Amino acid sequence: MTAPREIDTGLDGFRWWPGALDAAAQAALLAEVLRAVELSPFYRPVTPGGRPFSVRMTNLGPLGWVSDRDGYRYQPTHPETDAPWPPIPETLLDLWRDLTGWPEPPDACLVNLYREAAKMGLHQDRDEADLNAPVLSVSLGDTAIFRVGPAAGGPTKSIRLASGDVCALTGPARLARHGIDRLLPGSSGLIPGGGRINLTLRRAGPSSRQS
Ligand code: MD3
Ligand code: FE
Repeated sequence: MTAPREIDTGLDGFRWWPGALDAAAQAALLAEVLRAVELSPFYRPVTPGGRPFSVRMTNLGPLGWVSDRDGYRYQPTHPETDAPWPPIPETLLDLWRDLTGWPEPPDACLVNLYREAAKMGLHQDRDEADLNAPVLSVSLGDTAIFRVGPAAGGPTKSIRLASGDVCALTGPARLARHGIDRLLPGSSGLIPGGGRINLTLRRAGPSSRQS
């Protein structure tokens, strides 16, 4: 791909490439993801406290992030079908390599489906073995109001993540607090049935450079 334009967010380590994927690339990626989801359907996880998420989830790759009464973890199979997660599309592996430069490929891709009223509270991502590895996020469909702030707490900043935007969370931003306040419903017609899909690529298991 041609190098996308990067915007300075003012948050050290938070890298943002608005419109990194053009309309054709978004449609092609969505088709690949929806094909995988036929085998590995979206489901609604519950928090360890038993509250259902408003976001529906599935995963791609050797490991997938799940949440249930036992807690948060990565596991190799879908919690409802017990089948292995489908592979991560080549397009996403290429994007990870081009934009993060990380020496190892991602081993987990969480697929979040936000219908109209879904949101995600402020949290940190710390269930991965190597918290130095970056996280790469791809947004498809309706624009989301994304909130992000320092790991230690303090003022947060609101950013609109639109369809085709890609962001990388690296170094000092890796443990940033972040969440999705709400969608702007109808801002994109990309997702059948409406809403937004976010793909989050991660290194979940230990890297071969550690251990
Ligand atoms: C900032 N997902 O799945 S992606 C998640 O849009 C999650 O579905 C949101 O937060 C979504 O955990 C946000 C952007 C993102 C992903 C990981 C991050 C931002 C991040 C990790 C650290 C800091
Ligand atoms: Fe997160």
